[in-house]
Amino acid sequence: MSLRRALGLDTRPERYAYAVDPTIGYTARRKIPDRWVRTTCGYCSVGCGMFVGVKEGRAVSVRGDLDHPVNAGMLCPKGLSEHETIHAANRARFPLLRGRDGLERVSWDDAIGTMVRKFREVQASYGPQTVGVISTGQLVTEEFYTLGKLVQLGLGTPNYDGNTTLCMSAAVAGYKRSFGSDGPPGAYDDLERADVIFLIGANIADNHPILWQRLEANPGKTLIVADPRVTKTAMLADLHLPVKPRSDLAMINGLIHIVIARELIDREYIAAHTTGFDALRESVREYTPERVAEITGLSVENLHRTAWLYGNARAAFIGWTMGVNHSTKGTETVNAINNLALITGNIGRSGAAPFSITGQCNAMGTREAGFTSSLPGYRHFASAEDREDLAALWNVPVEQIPTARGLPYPDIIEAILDRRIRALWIIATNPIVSFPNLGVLRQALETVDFLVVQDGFHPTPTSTLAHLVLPAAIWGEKEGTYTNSERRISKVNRAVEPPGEARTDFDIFLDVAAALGCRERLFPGWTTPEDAFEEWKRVSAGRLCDYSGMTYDAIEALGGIQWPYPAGHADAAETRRLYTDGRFQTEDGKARLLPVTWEPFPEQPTSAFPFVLNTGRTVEHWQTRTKTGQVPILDRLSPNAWLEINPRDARTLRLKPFDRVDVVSQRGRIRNLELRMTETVATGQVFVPFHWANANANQVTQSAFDPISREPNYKQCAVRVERTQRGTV
Ligand SMILES: Nc1nc2c(c(=O)[nH]1)N[C@H]1C(S)=C(S)[C@@H](COP(=O)(O)OP(=O)(O)OC[C@H]3O[C@@H](n4cnc5c(=O)[nH]c(N)nc54)[C@H](O)[C@@H]3O)O[C@H]1N2
Ligand SMILES: Nc1nc2c(c(=O)[nH]1)N[C@H]1C(S)=C(S)[C@@H](COP(=O)(O)OP(=O)(O)OC[C@H]3O[C@@H](n4cnc5c(=O)[nH]c(N)nc54)[C@H](O)[C@@H]3O)O[C@H]1N2
Ligand code: SF4
Ligand SMILES: [Mo]
Repeated sequence: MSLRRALGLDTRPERYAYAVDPTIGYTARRKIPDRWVRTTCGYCSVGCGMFVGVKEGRAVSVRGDLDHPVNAGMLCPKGLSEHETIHAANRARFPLLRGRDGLERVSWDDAIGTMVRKFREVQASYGPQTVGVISTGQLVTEEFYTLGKLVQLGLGTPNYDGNTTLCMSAAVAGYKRSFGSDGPPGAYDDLERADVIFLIGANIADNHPILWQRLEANPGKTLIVADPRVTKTAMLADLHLPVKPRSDLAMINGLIHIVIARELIDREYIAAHTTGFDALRESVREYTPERVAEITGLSVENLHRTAWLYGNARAAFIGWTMGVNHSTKGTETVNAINNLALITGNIGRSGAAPFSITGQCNAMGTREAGFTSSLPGYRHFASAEDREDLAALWNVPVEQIPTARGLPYPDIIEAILDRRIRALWIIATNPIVSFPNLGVLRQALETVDFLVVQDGFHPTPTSTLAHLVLPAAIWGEKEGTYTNSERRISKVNRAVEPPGEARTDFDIFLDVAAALGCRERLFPGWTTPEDAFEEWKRVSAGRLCDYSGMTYDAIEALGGIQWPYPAGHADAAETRRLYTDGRFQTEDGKARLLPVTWEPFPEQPTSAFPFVLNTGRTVEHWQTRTKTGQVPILDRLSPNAWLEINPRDARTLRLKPFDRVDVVSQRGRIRNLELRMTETVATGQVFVPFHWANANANQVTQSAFDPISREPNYKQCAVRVERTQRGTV
């Protein structure tokens, strides 16, 4: 049965008809394209297939790809209006260099020449590691692969990381610790096949809307949602668990306690495929339902009910996102989730997976190929064998391959403040809005000797601080591949030319390589992203994320291919799931059960700062709004930032709906938010979306990071709410 039929969508052939009705008006006619270019959505990690409609060189519309295995033609509001981002008025068009009168237009030769000269001067004076690079999850994999090689082997600095550390590093570290490798083990059709789906800190109705559609199409499921807020996702659940902030680890340990006590575990699977069960059992002994109820605020009855549902499921799926990762206990919470899935045998089977739903369109690509948290192909920095393997593939001396990762993102920022890093290259991320505890970040970006910002838009809050702005082509203007959350590689194609003199990130990287004098050494003969893809195929061969059997044509023809897909892959059948044979990427092939301990979150509320602030997203906007802020329909749907507060708390503060309020923490103040009184947040908690630069949630968030993954604790800090004083905004 086709995915469209399974989802109950229209399958009649006339759905393909796009006849032009002669009676329609001029405005509608303007949107009828001359041609449709097949591509993949450039927003979130669901990875929907779509077509961009082009008329006279302009992107005028989009439509979903009916045959795509991810979305079967459906798109969410952001995808449906994505063409409008391309022609936004504030696209970056020309390289700009800071002169006496601010940022001034320069030629590309001047721009790249200056950048390379400045970086080399800094390195000559203070050491090669004093240049830092921060990238993203929103380039194509070919660009990530090129950038990683360029930074590590060309520029010669290890201090390279991405905004993915603000996002999924806890999932990456958690997978590595439990299974010996990164890589989400499941597939989207698990959402249609599982009989129990447990979403933890994942609001997919807002943030992965097409996954929500797929989940809804599963008639036999029981959906459990753990979220302190009654999100849209929670409203549609069979059982909502309104956990106290950051008590998930205790909740999961408590569930493990119950499933062990009730013998709802898979002893055969545990014996054959895991190590550490006895220590795990000991470690959860103290997580009795009564104690866990106290920590989590859930009833003992609901803990038993959840354990019973999960433990008795034929196939149980756990999906999690930022409610888990955005925490100083993020990695260990991921390990707890993996523990629960392993001891019940809910991995490597249809419908059963502990599944980290990723965020950005190609956050997966940088994990696989990017050279930040791992060597390309999930190779380990610490492994001599992996380093030799890579050196041989690249024909370079093994001494050139780094033996350890450089500083993670937050540590790069700290290193700038104490002058261990002097120059910074920021690519496709907007930290002035997205990094926690803005004050510290701003100080760092103002301290750095030379700041390069490479972005598709200008001005952005970050690009205005730059010494050099490099204008980049964005989605719709470039070619390559994205990997979505289910390890599916989809093709991204150029529909239109970039504006002004903007270049693709791929071309910019090759230009920088040429100026550094390493282009031929590192990228011999390369001119197109496909050249990078061909080399990356060889580098990934034999690894878990094996691309070697793919070609651009095959990816197009199949609407995406899941890795691993080794050369000679028999019948073009994809590998839907990892670890189906119960063999993991550890030395003994067994998954590790890891005891982990709950702790309260940093910065508990006090009488001066009595509320716990939670931050997150809404369906209409994308991240720091550089893209969606330019799309009229999305901006009209959701024009301003707001604060959600429980009516009881609002009454205590004598506040009414739509009052203007400030949120204040020890570190700063968010001004002039619209007050929304709603029972969807519990008393003692408040929620602010993080999308708006002019009412930036990160003015108040804290510099607290997971010691293992370095992921920020974005989801809790102590604040108070005050009425906005007139004249202060
Ligand atoms: N519309 C839209 N979609 C997006 C994005 C976007 O900006 N806009 N961004 C993309 C990216 S990069 C990402 S990473 C994903 C993020 O996707 P999500 O993780 O779904 O997004 P968030 O809203 O940040 O957080 C999810 C939920 O975690 C809950 N939460 C907070 N604290 C806790 C806690 O202690 N325990 C539990 N269990 N839950 C908690 C919040 O209440 C929130 O509902 O979305 C992707 N999709
Ligand atoms: N308080 C709080 N803060 C958060 C979060 C939260 O939940 N709460 N979530 C965190 C998470 S999960 C994430 S992922 C981060 C995201 O934070 P950011 O990465 O800062 O957010 P984006 O708006 O996606 O920034 C991407 C930038 O890249 C540019 N761009 C887009 N496409 C291209 C391209 O092809 N080439 C180039 N060169 N530029 C391009 C865009 O214009 C934009 O400026 O925010 C984090 N910050
Ligand atoms: S669900 Fe994600 S990938 Fe699909 S259309 Fe929406 S933003 Fe794009
Ligand atoms: Mo993210």
